[in-house]
Amino acid sequence: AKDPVRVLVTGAAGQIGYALVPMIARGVMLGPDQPVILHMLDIPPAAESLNGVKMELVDAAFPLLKGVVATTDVVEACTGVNIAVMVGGFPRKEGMERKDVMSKNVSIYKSQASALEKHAAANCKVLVVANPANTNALILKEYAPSIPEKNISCLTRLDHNRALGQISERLKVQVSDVKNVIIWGNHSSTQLNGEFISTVQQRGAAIIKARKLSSALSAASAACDHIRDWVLGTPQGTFVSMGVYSDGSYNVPAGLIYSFPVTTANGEWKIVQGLSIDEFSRKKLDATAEELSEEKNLAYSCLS
Ligand code: NAX
Repeated sequence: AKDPVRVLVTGAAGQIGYALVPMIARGVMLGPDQPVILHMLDIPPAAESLNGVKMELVDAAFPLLKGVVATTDVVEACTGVNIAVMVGGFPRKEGMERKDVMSKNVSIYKSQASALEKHAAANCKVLVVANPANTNALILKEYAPSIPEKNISCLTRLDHNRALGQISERLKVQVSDVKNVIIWGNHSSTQLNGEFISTVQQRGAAIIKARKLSSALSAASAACDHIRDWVLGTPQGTFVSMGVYSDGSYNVPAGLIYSFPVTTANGEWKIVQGLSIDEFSRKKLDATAEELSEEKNLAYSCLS
C-alpha cells in the first residue's frame, strides 16, 4: 500500500473548506488508491466549527483517510505536509480599502510562507485559492525562498472549468468533449478566456446572487482538478490553466504569478509554447499583466 500523503487545507472551517476536505478524503484529489492525512488550519474564532468538520470526517468513515489534524497552530498545521491548499484569507468587506485588505493578506501569507518553508515536507506543492490569489501566491513565494518557485501556484482552474461549462451549454455538447480553453493572467475581471468572457467573469457574482453565498463546491472541485493534474499529469493533447511564476513566456513580465496554459507530467508543469496570440488577445494579456503588476506594487507597499 502507498504511504499516506499529508494535505494541508487552510481556512478549512470555511465554505470551500467544507466542500473540499471530503473530496480529498474520498480520493478525488490524489486518486482512489492514495491514502491521505488531512491537516486543517483555521483561526481561533473558527476553532469550534473546525472541530465540527473533523467530527464529520470521522463520521464519514472514509477508507482512504488515515488521520486528521485540526488546529489553529500554523506550525502544527504545516509540519510534514506534501500538498498545501491555501484557502484561508481575509475577505474584502464592504467599505474596506483595497490596501487594507491587501495588507491583512500580505501578513497572513508572509507568516504562513515561513511556516511552510520551515516545516513542510521537501518538494511540497502549494496551491493558493484565497483572493487575491495570484498576489497571495507571490507573497508566499517571496517568504518561502527555499520552496522552489515551480512548486507555488494559484487557482485559475475554476475560471477554466467555468469556460468549459459555458461552451458545453452553448454548443449543446458534453463538457467532457470540450478542452483546451485558456485563462490568461489574473483570477479577476481582466482575465481572458477567448469566448464568453463576460459570462465567465461574472459567473462568481451570478452564483452569489442565486445562492446568497459564493461558489464553494465548484471552487473545491477546481482545486482538486488543479492538484490532480499537477501530480498525476494531464492527458495527452490536453492543456489546463494554472497560475504559475512567469518566466517571460508570451511576453508576460517575469516575476508575476500569471495564469498560463500548461501541460503536466511527472509532477511538473510546463507552459504550452507557440500558441498564436491575435491583437485582441494581446491587449487582454497585457491588461491582466498590468493589473497584476499594480497589485504586486500594492502588496510590496504593505510589506515593511
Ligand atoms: P470563507 O469565509 O467561508 O472561509 C474562509 C476561512 O478562512 C474562514 O473559516 C476563516 O476563518 C479562515 N481564515 C481566515 N484567516 C485565516 C488564517 N490566517 N489562517 C487560516 N484560516 C484563516 O470563504 P470561502 O468561501 O471558503 O472562500 C475562501 C477564499 O477563496 C476567499 O478568499 C475567496 O475569495 C477565494 N476564492 C477564490 C477562487 C479562485 O478561483 N481563486 C474562487 C472561489 C473563492 O471565491
